[in-house]
Amino acid sequence: RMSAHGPQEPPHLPALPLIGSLLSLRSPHPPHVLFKELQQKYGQTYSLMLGSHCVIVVNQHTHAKEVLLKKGKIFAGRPRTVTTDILTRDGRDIAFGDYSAAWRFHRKIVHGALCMFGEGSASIEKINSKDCEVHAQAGSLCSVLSEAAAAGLALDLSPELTRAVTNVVCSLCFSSSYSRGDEEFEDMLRYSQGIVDTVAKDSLVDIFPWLQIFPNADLRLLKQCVSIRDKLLQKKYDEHKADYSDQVQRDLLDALLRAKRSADNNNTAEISAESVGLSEDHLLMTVGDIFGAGVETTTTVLKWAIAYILHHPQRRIQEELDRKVGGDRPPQLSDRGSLPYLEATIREVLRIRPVAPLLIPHVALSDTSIGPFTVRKGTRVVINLWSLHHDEKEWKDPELFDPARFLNSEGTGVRVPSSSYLPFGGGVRVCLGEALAKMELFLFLSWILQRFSLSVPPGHSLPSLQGKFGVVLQPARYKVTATPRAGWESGHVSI
Ligand code: HEM
Ligand code: PLO
Repeated sequence: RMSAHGPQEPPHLPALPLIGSLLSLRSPHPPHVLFKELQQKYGQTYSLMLGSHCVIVVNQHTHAKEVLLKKGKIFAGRPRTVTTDILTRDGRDIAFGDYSAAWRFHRKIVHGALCMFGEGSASIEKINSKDCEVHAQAGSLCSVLSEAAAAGLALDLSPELTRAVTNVVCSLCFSSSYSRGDEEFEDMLRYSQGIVDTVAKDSLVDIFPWLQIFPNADLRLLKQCVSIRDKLLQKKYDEHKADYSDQVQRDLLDALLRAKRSADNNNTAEISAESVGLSEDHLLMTVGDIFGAGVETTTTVLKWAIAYILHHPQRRIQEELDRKVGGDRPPQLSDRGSLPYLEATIREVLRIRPVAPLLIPHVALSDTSIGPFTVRKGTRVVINLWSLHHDEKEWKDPELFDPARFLNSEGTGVRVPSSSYLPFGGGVRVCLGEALAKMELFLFLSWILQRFSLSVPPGHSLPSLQGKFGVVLQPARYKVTATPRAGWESGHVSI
């Protein structure tokens, strides 16, 4: 089997019976860091057994691109796990659902709905566009910062950023939004954190499904949080169904309802709503995905960006804003091309602290290969984005935060200096929210930094840059002081 020329098995970690526990219990490091280190011993691509599952770990961009792009369809499967099955009603969603007709259909509907609101749309700077919703939320965020500044308060930005980002996806999914102190919003903050803390976290539960029969505190918390989320989704769904009209499409939920209605009307034919993935469960889970991904990812990146901005001079971003936008109007999407340093900063944040350091695991749908290695159908493939983004051969001083690496030599535009950079994944499973996320990151950060200088509150230390691994890589809590910049002392919000 192991020949010098023919197909080879990838190097294999010793198959200790409980090697799975190595990940969460035996190592002081989070899995993405441990997987990067194991390269020293086993090479860039190696395999290991997690319980009864064979997992291949890819730490290098050529193999990563073979999996995601060149053989994207072959590796488009997703594993079923105990926790994601609870979250998604057995994979009836997009992100954790296996490759299927239903998955393809839902991606298409979401993509269409996002295009209506996103970049490249003709309505982009017009009154009713969802871009306008981002402006409204950025304005509201800035007023909160002004109030805190006037009161001399140090602020944990996390709930404020979450509310701003939540309202953007809320508008997109449901045409609704939350004001400060809204009880439903407070519920949402709590259940979402509960889900992030438990989904896919304790790999033991996911590797050994039989552990489910033992009462497990995490599993109980997850089920509780999911049931609160489901009630909220159901409520939105019922409301939309009640005043649905074929004439107008207000949001993503309307787009899904329209597809469901036309499938239901065709029910005489052999295609049923369940078989094309348009059951109520599918609709709810798709909206749940977009809502969850829309909130947790963008908020996390904003928190990382501000943490890094506190560690490094923000003068250069602000000089650029002063020069290109000035102080008479807020930044808008069309300024993006003329603010390369801000753009480079966002790219560097996405490199140094990728939201999903291991992406979501992929599964080989047929016998295939990665580089010289044979891969059998059903093998799980983990792309270690952390390794790609911290590869010493591709990035000089990878742990150094340096936005300038994403600038061209004149500093007048952005570039991607290495192909070992995939913050949104790639291929058929590429992130669906890339354009929306980039738009929000740009607008929120430019609005804040145009008006305020951010600093560490007196008596506090700089925010930790150590991530907490989970379904997203989160920064630790920290507080900031916002000081209005010259001309913005009164806290006025010009339109
Ligand atoms: C999947 C990154 C924001 C929706 C993914 C994946 C990554 C990613 C790495 C996994 C790709 C793979 O498994 O190969 C990010 C980052 C974001 C972001 C860095 C923010 C900066 C968003 C937003 C939305 C979204 C705002 C929704 C509006 C999704 C969905 C998937 C996904 C639905 C699953 C796609 C599938 O499995 O077919 N994202 N994401 N993401 N993302 Fe994002
Ligand atoms: C976040 C908590 C929500 O309550 C549920 C949810 C749905 C979709 C998930 C998201 C969570 C975390 C980030 C994920 C997203 C799908 C794609 C995205 C995993 C669990 C990424 C970054 O891959």
